[in-house]
Amino acid sequence: MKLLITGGAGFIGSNFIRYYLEKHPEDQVVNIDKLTYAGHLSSTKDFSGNTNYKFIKGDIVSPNDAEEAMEGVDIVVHFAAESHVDRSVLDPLEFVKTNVLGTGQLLQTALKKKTKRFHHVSTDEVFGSLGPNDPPFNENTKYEPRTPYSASKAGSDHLVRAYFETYGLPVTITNCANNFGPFHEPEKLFPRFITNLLEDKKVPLMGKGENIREWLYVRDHAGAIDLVLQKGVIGETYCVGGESKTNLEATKLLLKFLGKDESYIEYVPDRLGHDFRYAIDDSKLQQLGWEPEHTFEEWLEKTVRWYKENEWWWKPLKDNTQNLDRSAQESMKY
Ligand code: NAD
Ligand code: TDX
Repeated sequence: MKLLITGGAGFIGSNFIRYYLEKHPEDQVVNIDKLTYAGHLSSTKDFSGNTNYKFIKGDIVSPNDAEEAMEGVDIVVHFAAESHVDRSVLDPLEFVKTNVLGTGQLLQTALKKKTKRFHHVSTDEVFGSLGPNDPPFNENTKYEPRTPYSASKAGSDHLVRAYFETYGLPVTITNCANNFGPFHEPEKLFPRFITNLLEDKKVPLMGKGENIREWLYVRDHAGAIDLVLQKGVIGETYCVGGESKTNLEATKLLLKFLGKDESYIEYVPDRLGHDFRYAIDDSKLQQLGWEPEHTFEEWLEKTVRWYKENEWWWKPLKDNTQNLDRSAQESMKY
């Protein structure tokens, strides 16, 4: 089997390749990545010498790059995207370009090359925002995206389904909860807070910290995708859930693991269009035999340890998080 991974120098893509090369040493993996601000060859360093692995620097929006990358490929697993909600508030059209047009280009190339499977990696954010007592999202939940990021991911999901219905391209989709783990860009909640605390800086908690997310260790997400590749039904979507925490609960755990008190929390003005709560019913995936192997608290502590021990990876990326806060977002308001 030869797999094409798109966005394999990013957080989840690099963790997926690491997992896949270990689990399927007989298969070949090609990684196409544009190396945007979020793509780092340092995240692929430990497996870049594997003889079954090849890297192509390329842009999924480019027909030539997509065609070169998909040469002789059996399965595409599509991670490449603009992925940070705060950036999408500031530069929405970049998200439309990569997430919608880029996915369209890959689908068109997969159709031309008669690729055996196109797996699309998506997010629970396409379903919108839940109130405190609403039932969790599942595969039949109506799409109600509320940010440029989630709207562009929703657009990509619709295109993937359209290529199945219209042309019969063999697709599957996963919509996953928030991931955490090693090689996570320091602009996102956990790595931003962990690295701030390691530098003895305060952590910027939006609003009152009451927003709720489900969290899944990134290797469990990789396992879920692998399972869907093996056992998933063509044309179907699978939701992937995690463990539910308010941002304040999660922040307090990080403070505990790093030996800091609550004076390190700085409450900052809220994100524009901030979704209140995500929650997922993943019983459809469980019916395929899925269960996560990593518990939240234990693996959050191990993730903290990883950041302590791998300053070489995150230190050079820390400046990326500047100017993404509410004051920059305010200037975009109507
Ligand atoms: P990330 O931002 O860490 O990585 C994205 C990667 O895509 C980067 O390596 C970047 O260089 C690459 N890329 C961007 N534009 C490209 C282009 N035009 N051509 C080629 N490569 C390009 O993102 P992530 O957190 O690893 O997320 C990966 C996927 O998983 C995304 O599709 C995201 O929507 C989805 N997802 C993420 C989460 C999460 O918690 N992070 C949860 C559910 C779903
Ligand atoms: O500095 C911060 N302070 C803060 O309070 C940051 C970066 C975030 N937050 C809050 C906002 C959210 O309620 O923490 C929560 C998580 O924020 P992010 O890490 O930006 O993640 P989220 O917006 O939930 O989106 C993530 O999960 C779903 C990924 O970035 C998406 O790519 C994925 O689809």
